Parts: sequence; C-alpha cells; structure tokens
Amino acid sequence: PVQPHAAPPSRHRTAARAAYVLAGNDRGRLTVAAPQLYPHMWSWDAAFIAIGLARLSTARALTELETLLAAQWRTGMVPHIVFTEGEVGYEPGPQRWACRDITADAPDGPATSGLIQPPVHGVAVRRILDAARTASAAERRDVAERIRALWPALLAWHRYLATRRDPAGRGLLTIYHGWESGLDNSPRWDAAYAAVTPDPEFVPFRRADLHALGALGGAASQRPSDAEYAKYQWLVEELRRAGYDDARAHRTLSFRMADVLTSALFVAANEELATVADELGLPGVDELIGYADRFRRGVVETADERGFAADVDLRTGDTVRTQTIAGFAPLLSGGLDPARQRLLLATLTSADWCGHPGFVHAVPPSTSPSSPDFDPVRYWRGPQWPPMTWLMIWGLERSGEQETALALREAALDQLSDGLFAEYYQPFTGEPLGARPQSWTAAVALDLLA
Ligand code: 2M8
Repeated sequence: PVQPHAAPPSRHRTAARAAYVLAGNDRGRLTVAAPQLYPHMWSWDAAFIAIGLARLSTARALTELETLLAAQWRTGMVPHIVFTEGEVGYEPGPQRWACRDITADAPDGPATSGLIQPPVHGVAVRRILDAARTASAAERRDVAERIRALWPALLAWHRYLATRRDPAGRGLLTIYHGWESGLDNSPRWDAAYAAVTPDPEFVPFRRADLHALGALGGAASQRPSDAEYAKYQWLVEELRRAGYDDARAHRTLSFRMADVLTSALFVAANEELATVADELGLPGVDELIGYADRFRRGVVETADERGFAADVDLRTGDTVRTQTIAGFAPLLSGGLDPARQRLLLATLTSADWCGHPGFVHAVPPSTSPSSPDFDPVRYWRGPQWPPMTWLMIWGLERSGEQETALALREAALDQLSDGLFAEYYQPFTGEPLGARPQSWTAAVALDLLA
C-alpha cells in the first residue's frame, strides 16, 4: 500500500548516498571538506557538515565542532583551515601559513591557517540541540553537557568577531582576504583586488587546486584565475608580515572589506546561540542579543531601496554594490521593513535570479545571470552552491516565508538527486562542477531530506 506521506524512494537513496559520502570523508574526529581538492577541515564547511551529521548522530556532529574549536586561537579566532597531518596536496599548506612560528596566539595543537570564515557554527549548535529533542534522555543530557563544555569557546569566537573584526562598532565584520568570505572570487571583491599588487619579488606558489581538480576531470575554467591566485597568495604573505595581528592587519593590509553576508550570518548565529543559552541556562544571552542587534542594523544600513545589501570597502570608504548572492543578506539577518522585504523576495524569485527561464533548477546562482560579471562555470561567479541554497531556505523558513522556502527546497532536492554531491552546479546545464563528492553538499542534502 502506498503511504501518502512517504518520500519517493529516490529521495531515500539520495539520503543514503549522502550519509555514505560523509562516512567516506570522515577521518575520525573531523570530516575533510573534499578528499582530493580540500583534504583538511574548513571552518564553515565543518558547521554545515555538523548540521548534516546531526541527522545521523548528534554525538558525531558535536565531535566535528569540538575538533574545530580545539584549534581556536588565543584571541578567540576560529581558523578557516585545520590541517590534517601528513596531507600535502593543498596549497597554502601549514608551512606557508607558519602561524605558530609567527604568533603566540596560534594554538599548540594541529596546524591552522590564520584567517576566518563565516561564523555559522552557532546555527549548527542550535540544529544539534533541536535534533536531540526526540532522542533519549541520556542523549539529550550528553548533548547539553557537550554544548555547555563548548560554550566558552563559542562565546570567545563571537567576542573576537564583535571586537577585533569590528573595532569601529559599525555592525559589519571586516575581512582581510576574499577567502574569509567563503565566496573567494565573487565579483564582490573585484574592485578591492584590483588594488592588491603583489611585491615583484614575491614568488607565487604552485596551483595545487588545479592539479587536484584536473585529476577529477575538472577544467581550470571552473576555478579562480592565476592572476587572482597571485593576489590571494600575496595577501597571505601580507598577513604573515603583519604577524597575524588584527590591529596591524587593520592598518596595513591591502584588502579590507566589510562583508555584509558574513555579518548577516553573524546576526543569525548570535540569535541562535542566544536561544541555546536561554534553553540550557548558559551565560551570555544579553551579549549575544546585543551583537545580533548591532550587526542587524549594520547589514540593513547597506540595503538599497529594494532591500538588496552591499559590501563596504574600508580602505576607500566606497559602498560596493554587485549583483551577487550576498545582496540577499537581509533575508538572513532580518530587519528590513515589510515593503523592502517583499521587494527583496521578489528579486530572489525573479528572472534575474532563481527564476531565470533557462535555469535547470530554480535555486540561487552565486552571481546574477543578468550581471556582466556572471560566468556560469567559474566558481563563485555564477554557479549554484548547495550550502548557499540551504542558507536561503533556512533564512526564509525562519522568517516565516514558507512558500518561497518550500519552492526552493523542492528545487534544491531535485538538483541534489543526481547523488553526486558536487561542489557547485552550472545553472543552465545542471552540470556538476568542482570537487566531488563535497562534504557540505552531502550534509545539506541530508538535512533537507530529513
Ligand atoms: C573554497 O575555498 C578554499 C580557500 O579557503 C579554496 O578555494 O582553496 C571556498 O568555496 C570556501 O567557501 C570553502 O569553505 C572551501 C572548502 O570547501 O573551498
């Protein structure tokens, strides 16, 4: 007999495959972002992975966050990469960062990078606690205890961001590198990168990413260009020369952007953690709500008359308006007046975005196909990224926009039903691009299918 609410069998298969992918990328206490291209732990990947793992095992999901937070710096910074020992297939590797040789702020444990990534970890903590709701009393107790143990690290991370990454208190987080945004080569950063000039003496290192992608059958046209990479590498060098010191970085780095999407995610993470604190009787509720309020104001202040948000170049003071997915940041932070909220939603579903008639799946592209900067295959300049779709669905559901959320969810599930869990997708052909299987893609699939 057909069960009216049972998911179609192909969805069960997709979920099973996603779980299999995460198990395959599991190295015990961490999940590598993608075995060939990214054989280490990445900070915001780990958060998405924990969100997916929470559907399988709250204990294993917590382990992921514990591993990441064990690599926290003395400043409270959570590094964007935690290196797995013995893996040499990624550049820049631990020798290039040399964090421990350069600053006493770096941790004694595993080697790390010296940058950050968007702080979605609070969202993951909330999801793990939610997943435990239907678990046994013993599991619920264990989850609560482990979150309690992580709490000082989580608070220190948010305090680091709110102070050292927003010293002027404007409610926007500063990034020192496009890598910090997670949207590495997004057109958002083109103007800023135009002013980054590597020292002529500086010798760029090998493009290990192209080598790894080539082995997977992918083309260089799917990754950032060599010219972009030379600048990425040079900024790492500048950061080393600044001793990984935030005060010096704010003064000396040739890339300093106020990142509106990271800031909106910070708002959401603060709100989520505040509810966790409330539920578990943990300290810091007022502080977290204070951060959420301050950064929500910061995000909304950048929005235009249609609610579309922008980044700010802190070196020039320019507001940088680009047709990228970051414009939808207010859907994650909240705070728009109802009229602009409606306009922003209409933009999201319009032909300039998800509703483009040529798209195979109506999910948001990283850059609008109407933008002159759009490139359907090149990384963050056009392709659709499943974790971004997940964030939009999550933000919409959370703010009560159920109808749009549901349509996105269905489109996302269709895209993910190829079972390949690619890093990103060509919007017009549906072609899987980049690394595969990519852990965070499998993780968000698992969560959406649950
Ligand atoms: C990509 O970034 C790394 C650098 O951090 C790279 O290209 O080598 C981005 O997509 C980033 O958002 C992601 O966290 C990382 C690992 O999946 O890969």
